[in-house]
Parts: sequence; structure tokens; C-alpha cells
Amino acid sequence: MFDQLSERLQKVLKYLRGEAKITEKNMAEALRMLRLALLEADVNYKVVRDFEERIRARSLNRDVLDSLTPAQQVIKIVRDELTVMLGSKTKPLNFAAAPPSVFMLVGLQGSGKTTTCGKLARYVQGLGRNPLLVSFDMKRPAAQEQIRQIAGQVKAAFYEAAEGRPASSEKALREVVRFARDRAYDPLIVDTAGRLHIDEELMEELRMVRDVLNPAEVVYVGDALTGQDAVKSAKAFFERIGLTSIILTKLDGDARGGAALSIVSVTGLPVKFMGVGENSDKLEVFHPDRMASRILGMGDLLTLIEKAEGEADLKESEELARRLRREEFTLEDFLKQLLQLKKMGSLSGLLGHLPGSGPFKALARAQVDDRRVSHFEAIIRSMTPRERNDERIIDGSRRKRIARGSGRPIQEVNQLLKQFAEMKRMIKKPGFKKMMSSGFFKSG
Ligand SMILES: Nc1nc2c(ncn2[C@@H]2O[C@H](COP(=O)(O)OP(=O)(O)OP(=O)(O)O)[C@@H](O)[C@H]2O)c(=O)[nH]1
Ligand SMILES: [Mg+2]
Repeated sequence: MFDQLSERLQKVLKYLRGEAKITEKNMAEALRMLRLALLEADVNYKVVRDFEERIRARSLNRDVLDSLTPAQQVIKIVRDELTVMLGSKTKPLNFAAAPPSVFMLVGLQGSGKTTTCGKLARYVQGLGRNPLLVSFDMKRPAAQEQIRQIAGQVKAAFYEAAEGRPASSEKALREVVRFARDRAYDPLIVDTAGRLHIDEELMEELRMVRDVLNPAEVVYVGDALTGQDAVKSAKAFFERIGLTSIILTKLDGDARGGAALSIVSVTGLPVKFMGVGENSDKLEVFHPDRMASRILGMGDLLTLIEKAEGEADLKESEELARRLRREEFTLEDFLKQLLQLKKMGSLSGLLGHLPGSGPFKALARAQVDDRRVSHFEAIIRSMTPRERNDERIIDGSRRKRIARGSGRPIQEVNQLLKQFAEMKRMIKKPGFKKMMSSGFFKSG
């Protein structure tokens, strides 16, 4: 997903990390790279222009320029603004106060409405709800059969639109709602017909359905592969029938990202889910912040950095960064790092999210799993302060004592010391030092 965009944006971050100071000149270069990357990904040019302006204004600010880690600050600003572009906060589905909540899905032909109905049914089943599917696509003979099959796949109830009369007559619509209410189905998920182009007849029909059903969600289903066309038609649907949210589909394909990065700013509507495959389980909640980090290749690293950046932690990590730079890294520091990682959640999960640069990967390989961390902790805690500060004094008999004290086999004590030595060696490597001086590893 967004591979090319992601690659290019990561180049911008890399460029910034290489700069010790932020100046108008290197900022202009970074912004130029950002602009080109976004335009190439087919992001709406006005959206790009606003994005660039906000980043420029926030970056060339005294607080940033005078900070200890200006490049790091700018990277955070880029990440923040990208999150804003994607909609800031995760927005859950709206449900009506009085059931059934109606979710009505609209969009152009082939955008993935019917498929998404099935995915949504499955999603709300996961919330403990009992959805009912109905299709008001009466024009295409196969449409009813398609949604029946999809309902069958996810074992959701399907409302058979009566034959011989238009299912979208007002009376028929009210009947469906009554049916759902009487049998306690909630939500009622409504599939509608698509058209190749927006035409007045379709809009008329959809407006009528919307007026009668008063949906909790009118969802525009947009094919991300169509880029700005998806954005344009979202706008048209929004202006003519009103929408509450967006689901983007086919983000598993080679969508360049333009639709996802433009549609929120252009329509002012939240993207709530994304389709990432044809099967009913291929629907993901859309998290603007995680998406931004993902596009920037940061995994959840920045979130972790923020978590770690409580005031107290910050001082400590700055101190640690200094010690790392001076190569005074001790077992005591190692223990502190381990504890901090533990505090931030699963270590195995964390290491999987670190960006793919060499030293991080080596770090990921150097450690194994959370249980192992607890064992390491026990071992280090069984050492005397002197031992922790200078591991070279830990001879055979000390190792035996430490093993006994921690209840771990002596081989594990040896292993820990070996890994620690490896880590120190790694820290001395140029790549790692460069990263340290950019402030990137500050508290991660
Ligand atoms: N790869 C991928 N394919 C998808 C996704 N969502 C839908 N599709 C495929 O897109 C095609 C069209 O999907 P439909 O659900 O029939 O689209 P529709 O909007 O209901 O189409 P009409 O009813 O003709 O307007 C199907 O082949 C789906 O399998 C997705 O997230 N990823
Ligand atoms: Mg359909």
C-alpha cells in the first residue's frame, strides 16, 4: 500500500535527519521533496499546497529552530500534519439511538459497495450486533443474487426484496425497516445501485431512500485505485445527497495514495474503514495516526517515543543518549532500557515495528521475547552495582553467584554478557552514531 509514496517520503525524513540545523534553505529543499512526492502520488494540489504551508510555518519557528533536536521536531511536524490530512482522529461508526441503525452505502459502479456491505456486516457482528442486509439495486438482475451470496458467506440475515415491485418505493422501504425492527436486526445495511457516472436519476432515487430511511451513516464507498476521480465523485455525492463518512476500497492494490490523502480535506468527511482485499475479513478500521506513521515508515515508533517522553523520562533518555554517544553504556543502562521497553508494552511487538535500518534490525535480532527480557532483568538485578557498571570484572565465580541469585542457568548469564558485548560493539558503529546524533534514538 502506497509503496512509492512511502519510499519517497522516507527519503525526505532521511534527508532531514542528516541535517544538524534547520535552515530556510534545507527546509525549502525538504518541502520541495515532500511536494513532489505527494503530487506524484496524485494528491490534490490544493491539499498539497496547504500541507506545505502548514509545515513551513510550524517548522521555521523559533521553538523548533532553537530546540536540541530540530530535525526530529520537523519530522514530528510532518507526521502530525499528515495525520491531520488523513482526518486526525479515528472515528467510530454512528449508531442510531433507536434501532435499527441504517447504514446506506453509495458510490460509483464497481467501487466495492456490495462487497463492503458484507465486510461491514462481519465487522458489526464482531461488535456483538445482528445485521440485516438488503439491496435496493433492482436494475441489475444479478445484484440480488450477489448480496444474497455475500450475506451467506458471513452468515448474516438477508432481506429478500419482493419480486415484481420496485424495492425502493417508499412503502417497500418502510417495510424493510419494520421487518428489521420487529426481529431486532441492527444495523440494517443497505446496498444501492452504482452508475458509471453520476446521473440525476440515480441521485433522485438515492435522495428518496435517504429521506425515508434516515440513515445513521450514509457511506460513500470509493475505489482508491481511481485516485482523484474517487475524490471528485465523493464531493458530488456529498453535495447532492449528503454523506456522513467514507470507506476507501482496494487499498491492497497499487493505489498511489492520492484518494486517501485528499478525500478528507476535500470533503471534510472522515474515512472510517479501508478495504484491503476481496474477502469479507479484509476491512480495517482507518486510524489516521497509524496510517501516517505507516506511510512515513515509522511503524509505531513515534508513538512509542511520545509515550516515553513524559518529562521525567525525557531527562533520563537524554542522559542515556549522551552516555551512548560517549560509549559509556553499562548493564545498568541496559536494564533501564529493558524496563522502559517493558513499560511501553510487548517487546516482540515493539521490535517488529522499528524501522528497517541496520542497527535497529540488529537490536531486534539481539533480543528475543518478553519472557527472555524478564530473565535478563532477574540476572542483572542479581549483580552488584559495581558489576553492573563494569561487566569486565564478572569472572567465573561471579557468574556462578549471579546465576544462583537469579535462578537462571549459568549459560544464560554468559549469553546475556555476550549479547551485551555485541550491543556495545554495535553502538560504536558509524551508522548507529549518526542516528544517535540526529536524536532519532533519543528515547526509543
Ligand atoms: N482487491 C480488492 N478488491 C475489492 C475490494 N473491494 C471490492 N473489491 C472487488 O471489486 C469488485 C467490485 O465490487 P462490488 O462490491 O461488486 O462493487 P459494487 O460497488 O457493488 O459494484 P456495482 O454494484 O456494480 O456498482 C469485485 O470484484 C470485488 O471483489 C478491496 O478492498 N480490495
Ligand atoms: Mg453492487
